[in-house]
Amino acid sequence: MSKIDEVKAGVAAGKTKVVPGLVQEALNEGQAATAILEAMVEAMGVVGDKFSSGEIFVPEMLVAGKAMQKGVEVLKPVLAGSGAVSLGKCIIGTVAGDLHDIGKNLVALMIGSAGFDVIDLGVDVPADKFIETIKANPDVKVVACSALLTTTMPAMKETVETIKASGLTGFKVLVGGAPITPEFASSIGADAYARDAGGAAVKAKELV
Ligand code: B1M
Repeated sequence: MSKIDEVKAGVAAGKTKVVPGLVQEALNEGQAATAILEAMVEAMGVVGDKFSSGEIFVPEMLVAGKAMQKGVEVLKPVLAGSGAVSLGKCIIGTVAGDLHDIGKNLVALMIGSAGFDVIDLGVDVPADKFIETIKANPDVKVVACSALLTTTMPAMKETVETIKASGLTGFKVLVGGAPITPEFASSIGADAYARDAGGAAVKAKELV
């Protein structure tokens, strides 16, 4: 089994203690950080499929998520850029009712690497919290909302609509997450949509 396959298997099995070492070994072998990250994302896909088919349950999904987060910690210094240029502030959060943060954290990492100062509000962020943070940071350039559940798409709609109706200006709203489509993004009034973390960084730069 290749080192990358070992990382993938370790994440899927939720081996939180073993994964960081495997990721480091894969890096030492000369594997690209992006390829290792891709393998971990694929592992989460396997975990999601097993959850859907009833083969595993929430605790296994949770521990796999933790294993991925531990692996990402090792990749962070390699994935993160110099951050020498400042493009302004970006407020990011996962919308109300949604506890998924692995993808949001990757988006925050890539947007930060692109040169933004990231204010991460975490998960389960109500629309009011976004508004409060925008008011406290009137120079914010991008507000980024993530949602991972079809059931929290209405919360994303409410968040974007509340931000747009607030009359606050000077920034753009970027949305994304597995169930979000470009059509949904434009239907709720978002300024931009990105499919993945790399795309979110590119889009955020285009928006300023
Ligand atoms: Co959850 N979960 N989960 N889960 N979970 C999914 C999302 C699911 C698809 C699994 C499945 O059934 N196959 C399913 C959603 C189904 C649906 O809505 N149609 C699901 C479910 C049902 C649930 C619960 C309801 C389960 C339950 O309790 N019965 C529950 C909900 C809890 C809640 O939020 N209220 C739940 C809970 C959890 C855990 C807490 C156990 C854990 C999360 C741990 C954590 O995040 N810290 C978890 C996990 C790990 C998953 C899966 C397995 C993996 C998610 C992940 O991290 N993927 C997931 C299955 C899957 O994804 N295939 C699943 C890797 C990550 C890098 O990808 O997050 O998609 P992703 O992020 C990508 C893009 O989406 C995009 O870029 C990222 C990186 O490239 N992106 C953006 C994300 N945000 C963006 C923002 C942008 C732009 C791009 O701009 C701002």
